[in-house]
Amino acid sequence: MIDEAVKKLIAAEEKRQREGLELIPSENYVSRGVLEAMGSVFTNKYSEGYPGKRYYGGQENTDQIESLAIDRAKKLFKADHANVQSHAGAPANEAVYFAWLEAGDTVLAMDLSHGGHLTHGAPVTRAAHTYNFIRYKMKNIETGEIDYKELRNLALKYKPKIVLAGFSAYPRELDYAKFAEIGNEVGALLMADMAHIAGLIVGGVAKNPFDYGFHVITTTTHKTLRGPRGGMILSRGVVSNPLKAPEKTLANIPTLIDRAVFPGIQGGPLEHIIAAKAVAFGEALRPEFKVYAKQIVKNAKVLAEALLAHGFKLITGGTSNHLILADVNKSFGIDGKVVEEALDKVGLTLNKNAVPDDPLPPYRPSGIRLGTPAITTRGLKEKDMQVIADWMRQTIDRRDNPAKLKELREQVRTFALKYPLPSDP
Ligand code: DSN
Repeated sequence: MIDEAVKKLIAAEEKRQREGLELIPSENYVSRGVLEAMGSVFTNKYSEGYPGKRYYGGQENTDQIESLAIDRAKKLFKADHANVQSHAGAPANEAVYFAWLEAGDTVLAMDLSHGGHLTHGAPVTRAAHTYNFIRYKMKNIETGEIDYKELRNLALKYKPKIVLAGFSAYPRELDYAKFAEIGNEVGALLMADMAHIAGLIVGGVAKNPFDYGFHVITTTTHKTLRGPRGGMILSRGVVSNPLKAPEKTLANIPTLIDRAVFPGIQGGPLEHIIAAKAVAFGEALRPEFKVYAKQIVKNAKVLAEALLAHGFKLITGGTSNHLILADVNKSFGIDGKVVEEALDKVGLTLNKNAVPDDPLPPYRPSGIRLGTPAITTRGLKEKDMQVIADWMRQTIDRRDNPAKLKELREQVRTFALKYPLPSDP
C-alpha cells in the first residue's frame, strides 16, 4: 500500500478491532477470503445488467462470479431467485418498494421504536415521502409479542400492498404464519427484512419466512451472514425477461425486482463485492457455519441472563436471537449515550438505541443494543459472557473513575488479544 495516511488508519482500525470486543449486533468479522475478494480487480469492471445480458463487453468472468453468488444465495435460503447487486440493505428495501408499489401505496411495517428499521418508513426517509407507512407494534414489551390483532385490524383498514416483517432491534422471533395469514387476507406482498438474522436462518436457528409463504426476503450480507458490506434480495417466482417491464403480479416478482435494482435505482454493480458475497455464501454453506450460528444464539442467551443478574432491564425480558436491548434509563437512571461512551473507553463497543415508545430523544435514548455475532466469530463461548456482563456493570458503576476505566481497558485488551481475527493469516 502506497498511501501512508490511509495505511496508518487501516492499521489503527485493525488494532481497535483486535484489542476490543465488538458487541454491535449488526457487525461481524469477515474471513481472509472475503477480504481478498473485496480487494480484487473485479473493482475495475463495469457490468450493468445481469449475467448473460450486460451493457458492456468483457463480462466472461463477472458473469461467472455473479452467477456463482446467485446460485449459492438461492441454495442458502431456498429461494427461486436472488438479486445480489443491492449495494446495501437500504437500497434492497427501496428496490422492493419500487418494484411493487405506486406512489401513495401503503406498507404495513414495524414501528421504529419497537424494533423496526428506518427504511421501514421512518418519516425522515425518502420512501416515507413516496409511500404511506402504517406501523404495528408489540402488544407487550415484557414478552415481545407483536399485537397481531391490531396488525390485522390495520391491514383490513388500510389494505397495504406490502406487509413487512422484519427488524433491526427486536430480540424475539416473529410469527411468520400469522403475518402470512393477515397479508394473504388483504392480498399484500409478504416481505421479510431479515438483515439481522440471515445467518441464523442459514444456520437453522431462526425460521425461514419462505417456509411460511413469504414472497420476498431482503437482507444485508455483512451481519450474521458474515460477508462483505452489501445487500441482497431473494424471492420466489421465475425471471421471465428482465429487459421488459412486466405486469405487477406475484409471479413476476423476480423480474420486477431485477428491473427495480437495475436500471431502477442503481447503476453498475460492485462485482468485487459480489465476488466477496460468493465467498461468504460458500462459507455459509459449510457445516461449520451451522455450529457458528447455534453458538451465536447460545452466547446471546447466556449474556442476557448475566445482564439480568446484574440489574439490566431487558426489553422482552431476554432474547431468542442474537441481540439484546436493555433499558439503561430504567435500570440505572442514565441514558444510552452515557453507557455507549463509557463502554467505548474500556474497549466494549455497542450502540445506544431507542426503546419502545422511548421518552428520550434518539441521540440520547434510553437503551443500548448489543449482540453476539462478532464475539462468537472471535471464538468466545458461554463462560465468557459472564465476564463481559461483569465488565459492563463495573464500567457503568465506575464510569467517573478514570483509573478504574483504565484498569478495565487493560483487562479487556488482554482478554481480546487471546482471540485472533478470522482474517489473520
Ligand atoms: N445499521 C443497521 C443496524 O445496526 O442494525 C441496520 O441498518
